[in-house]
Amino acid sequence: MEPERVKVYGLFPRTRRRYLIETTLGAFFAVFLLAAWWLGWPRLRQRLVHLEVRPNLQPLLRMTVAVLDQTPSILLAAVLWKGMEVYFVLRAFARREAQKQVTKLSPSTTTGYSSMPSHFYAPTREDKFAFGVWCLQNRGRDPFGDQTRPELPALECIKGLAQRSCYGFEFHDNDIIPFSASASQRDQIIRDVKKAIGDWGIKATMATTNTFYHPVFKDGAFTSTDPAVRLYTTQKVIRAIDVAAELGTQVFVFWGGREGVEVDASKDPVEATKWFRESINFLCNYVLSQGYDIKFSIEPKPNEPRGDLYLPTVGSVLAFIATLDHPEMVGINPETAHIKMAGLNPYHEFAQALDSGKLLDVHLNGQKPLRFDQDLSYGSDDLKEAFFTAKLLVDHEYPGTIGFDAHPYRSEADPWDFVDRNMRTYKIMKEKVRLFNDNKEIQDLLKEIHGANTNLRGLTAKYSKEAAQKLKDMEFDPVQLASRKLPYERLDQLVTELLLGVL
Ligand code: GLT
Ligand code: MN
Repeated sequence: MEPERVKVYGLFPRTRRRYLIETTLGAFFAVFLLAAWWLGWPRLRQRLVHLEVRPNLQPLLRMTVAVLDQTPSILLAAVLWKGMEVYFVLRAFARREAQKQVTKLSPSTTTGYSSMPSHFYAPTREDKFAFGVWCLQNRGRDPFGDQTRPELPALECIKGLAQRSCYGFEFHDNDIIPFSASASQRDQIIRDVKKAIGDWGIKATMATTNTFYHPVFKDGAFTSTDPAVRLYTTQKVIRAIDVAAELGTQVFVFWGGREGVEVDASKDPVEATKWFRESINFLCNYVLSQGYDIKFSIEPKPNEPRGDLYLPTVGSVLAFIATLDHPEMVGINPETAHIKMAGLNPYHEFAQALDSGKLLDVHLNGQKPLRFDQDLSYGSDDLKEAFFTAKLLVDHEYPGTIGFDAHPYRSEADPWDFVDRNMRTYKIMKEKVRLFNDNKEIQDLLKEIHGANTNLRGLTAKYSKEAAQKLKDMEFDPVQLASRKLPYERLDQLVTELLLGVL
């Protein structure tokens, strides 16, 4: 059950339920008073008027009688006042309902553009947004400066997300359970988080293991040269998987933050990849033997904190998955920033994961290319790129959660504006995608671009000797093919104008 929000109903802040109870009781009380006055007042009045009282009490008695004489007028004024208040409350309610309806309406068909005031982009659970608890817990520390924000307990993060209609949260084992927690502390924390999930109507959508913070992982976790560290890592992951299963989490991520090197002389990357594979295979079998409903997802990153990380791109993770014992259990969660740190195109990298049927989760954020890991907010640095990432997910009906993995600027006092803006930008982009797909000019251009030699489509879709022979015999005129005009300046400008809100 979601907690009922306290809003201003009538004059004071109160819950909707309290408002309704008070108003109903008030109405009954007014009717009761009026009836009582009607039936009893004439007789009571007679008695009061002829009552023998001390002379100094007589003015008081007269005043009481005069006031009670006016009871119907006083009640009428109270009813009018209440009626006015109910009218305003109902009007506010009707407006909110209408706003919800308007978000479902299609844009003006003549312009393809609908102007939408800000509240139309409020997130709902159906948007399936999720944030890493670690994103909200980020305290602004960087290699050159100390923390700038106070600590935020995990339950506060989860509650704050739920209050903002966020669908889910993602977490590392140590985001919720301290590294040195005892078994009983762990159990109590799990109970608390489970209760929070139930009470606040939010889901634990993704879990992962912190295999990078503690010094034990200084030269790798699954790829440490020390088998004891590799086993310790596998044990830590097993425990985190148990937590994930208890909280109903279905996606379990592996981000190999320490799986890499600075000194190439130290490790053979083929050997290191074998250690990595051995552990993932073991863990897949653990999930299967426990009967857990959990899939693994590997998150690539090219570097940082290590000089070079293994499995740096979507392509390398996909190739690695194909070598596993249970490739069907393992997918990928690309992250915008990691892709751009390698100077690659997030739209294309996400697309490759999607095309392979392996896009299990996404980490959306922002990043200036070829720099340190900035983890900026989604869309804050490159609107076109943010648009095309959203377009990919919308057009291909990506069913997973929209996970944001970024952190607030170091100068922020708390994470809540950051949370709101990421969800809001994605919703705006979703609307822009709809406008793009509905815009006649854009769609006509795309038809033109994709309309060449349609009769030749599909010749190589299926191999046959005849098709090969036919292809060998075909005559092409490369000069004529090259002369085709492609209106890409216009197309790109239309996207620019769409994003600028003038199309
Ligand atoms: C870390 C990293 C992220 C990963 C997280 C999962 S932790 O903050 O920068 O990209 O997704 O371990
Ligand atoms: Mn990430």
